[in-house]
Amino acid sequence: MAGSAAPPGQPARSWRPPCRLSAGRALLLLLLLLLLLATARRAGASAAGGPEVRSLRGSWRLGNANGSVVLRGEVPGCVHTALHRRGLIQDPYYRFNDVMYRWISLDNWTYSRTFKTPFDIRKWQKVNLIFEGVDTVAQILINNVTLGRTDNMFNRYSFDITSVIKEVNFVEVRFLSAVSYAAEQSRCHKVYSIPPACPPPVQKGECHANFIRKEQCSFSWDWGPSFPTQGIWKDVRIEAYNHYRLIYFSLTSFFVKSAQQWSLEIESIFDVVSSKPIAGLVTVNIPKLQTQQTFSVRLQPGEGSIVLLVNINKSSAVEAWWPNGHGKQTGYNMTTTFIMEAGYQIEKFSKAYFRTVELVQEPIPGSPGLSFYFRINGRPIFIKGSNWIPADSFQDRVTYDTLWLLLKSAADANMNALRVWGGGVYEQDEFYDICDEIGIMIWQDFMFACALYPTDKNYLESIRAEVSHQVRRLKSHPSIILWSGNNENEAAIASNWFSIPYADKEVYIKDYVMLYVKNIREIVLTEDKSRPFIASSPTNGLESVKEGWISQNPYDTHYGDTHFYDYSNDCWNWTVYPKTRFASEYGFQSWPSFSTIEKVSSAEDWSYTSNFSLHRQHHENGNDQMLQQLERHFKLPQSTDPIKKFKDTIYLTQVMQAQCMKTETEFYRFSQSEIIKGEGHTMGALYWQLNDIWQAPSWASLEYGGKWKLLHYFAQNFFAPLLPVAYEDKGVLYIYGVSDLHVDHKLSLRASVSQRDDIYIFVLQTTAIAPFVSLDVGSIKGRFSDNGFLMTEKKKVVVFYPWEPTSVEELEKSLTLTSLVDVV
Ligand code: BMA
Repeated sequence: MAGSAAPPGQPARSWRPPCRLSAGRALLLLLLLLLLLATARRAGASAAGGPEVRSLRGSWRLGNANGSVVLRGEVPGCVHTALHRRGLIQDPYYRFNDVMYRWISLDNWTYSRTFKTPFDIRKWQKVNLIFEGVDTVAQILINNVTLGRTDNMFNRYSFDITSVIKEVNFVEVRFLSAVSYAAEQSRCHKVYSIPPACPPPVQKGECHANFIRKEQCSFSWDWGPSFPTQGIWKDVRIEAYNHYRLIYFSLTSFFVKSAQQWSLEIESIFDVVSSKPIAGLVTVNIPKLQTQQTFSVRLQPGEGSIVLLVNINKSSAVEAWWPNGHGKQTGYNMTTTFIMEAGYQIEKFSKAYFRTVELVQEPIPGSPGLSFYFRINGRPIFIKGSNWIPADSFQDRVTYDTLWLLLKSAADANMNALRVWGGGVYEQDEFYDICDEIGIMIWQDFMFACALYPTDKNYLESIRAEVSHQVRRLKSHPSIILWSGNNENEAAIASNWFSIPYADKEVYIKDYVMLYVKNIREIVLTEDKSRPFIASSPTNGLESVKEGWISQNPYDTHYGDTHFYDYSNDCWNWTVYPKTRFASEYGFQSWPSFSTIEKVSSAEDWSYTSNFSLHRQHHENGNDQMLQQLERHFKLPQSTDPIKKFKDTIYLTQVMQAQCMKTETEFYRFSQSEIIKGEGHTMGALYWQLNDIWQAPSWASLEYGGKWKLLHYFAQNFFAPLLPVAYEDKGVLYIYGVSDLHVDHKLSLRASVSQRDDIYIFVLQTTAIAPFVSLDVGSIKGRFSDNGFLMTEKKKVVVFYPWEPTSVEELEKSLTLTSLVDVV
């Protein structure tokens, strides 16, 4: 039996709806409050009567199956990092260690420890052993009694240990190799196969990742190594309580159009251990918004939720939360106090954010299909950013500082959004906290990618628990603007990636709808009404729904989002790119800088064709594809010094990647406000990919460790709020001024003049693109070094050659500057 994870979908029991108290009953309320406080005190309730928590973080005993390896292992942590920290293995990222250390993930490891119960057990009605995350398949025992099993690293497991806990306890987590478990699950699925069986050999990975609810890329990816970890990867603790315990607490904001008022929905999920209902009062206070409301509630025995709706005082001006580049990320301090007739008082401090999000899919004049764009706080926003993958193969190495560095780099490059891609993990709370703080919107995938998935009962049950847990954990974050069912699985079926015979297709479509629509979507819609849901990426959105959730062509440019990769055409040629509604993935590879590679290689590896260079390239033919692109525009490095040649090649791959991505991204940005041959209205550019999981060639713009590739510097420019773009089409030069600003932008065309010997230097400055800039000094005789030019740079120096004596003062007085934008 699995542990009692968060109940899927809906509250286990229905709760009597809380009632809001009117102002007229204020005195009654006060009396009631005093009475409740008095009763609660008599019953021994106070902050001191609250739950007792004993953390089990720290050092555990760790051993492999036959006992030949025994060591101390940190919790949270995993076997690989424990072995590395104790010096039993080298850096797993060094050279070929990913394959050398395959044995670690094929073994079955056990974590164990003893602990003393720091409280009198008899005083507590309920004691739980809680794991915030177990990676992945394990049997959990305490004092030799099996509590249950875990099979999903994205779930939270809570085991009732009230009857088994003693003064001194022995807890064990016996892992089974994720690789053997996945293989076994696939063998047991006898009726039909669920592809893909294995990753392509170039990835040197493990098989059947889709049969285990674990980070899918930990079995290898086209940019990452195979490290199918085992470990207790999140917090673990004992919690003892009487009466009740608050398990989840979340806030979502809504703008009620009819009342022109913001409101907050507060959901609290409790476990009530008393046999009788518990009544009480909940007070919500947001001082800065002069909002205070009190509700009377009644908690029924068992697990269930209460939902409170707080209307924000209309006379307070609410500042909304805005994405980076569009305004401030204002949040309001809020206190929620639960005063119950029995038990203790709970005070929750949180931040309330106010923002709305709509995914707009509506007809566009002059274009077949539907739009696909985000409206934030009523304003259409062009989504600029990238795709996020796990920052490390070993999640316990991902610190707050790691996240901050990467996310801040995204914001510094003028990004306003990231997509948390479905082959990784639901990120840690701190990730979303930072995004809230710096205005990075999150497109949140559920963790399914590039595969078909089984839907048998146990598997579905586990996923249902996973989905409700993750939505409850994350829905308070204003940064999250979209839930998305999976990565590329609609496309996988539609384009038949796995060569499924036509006659068998129905089975897989049925599974698809069962998983993403009838389960995941249903749960999301029940748990969170504050943001949109799409079933897949890429998708045709409403058109896919109309076609039974799997469109004929999910890459259709007239609907939804697209993923686009083309390594054979010239990537500097903008005509190869799809004029899509929303580009949610596109990219080109490059090599990370030499300093990054150097840390995990030795001198013999430092050539483009070394075994090491081949080994780190997980995308079939990837190194050659980069050279082929290079050859189109550059002379390939010829140095006779092999290291110089390697470094030159690395540099050129980065130049090439940066220029290709600039061309493609600018194309998407200038396609924003036009429809050409029925295509256009592009409202998003999320390139593949922001960060790296290790030191290897990939599509990333940030190297492992956070160093900016040239692409990231380019991104800072091609995502700038004001972007001048010029491109040529059949002999005509088109010039676009792309703006994300909320107000019309006035150009300021400025010049200063100075004299050097007998020539004059004009320094021109502009705040936006200036086409056909003309300098005129009236009747002063002479000529400029250049004139009538397109000014794409902020600053340009032009020389004036006088034909008769003149002065700076005279030139300044006579100078007029004109460009096309001045013509009215
Ligand atoms: C897309 C992504 C990833 C992959 C990338 C580059 O398909 O969803 O699966 O890493 O392309 O190939």
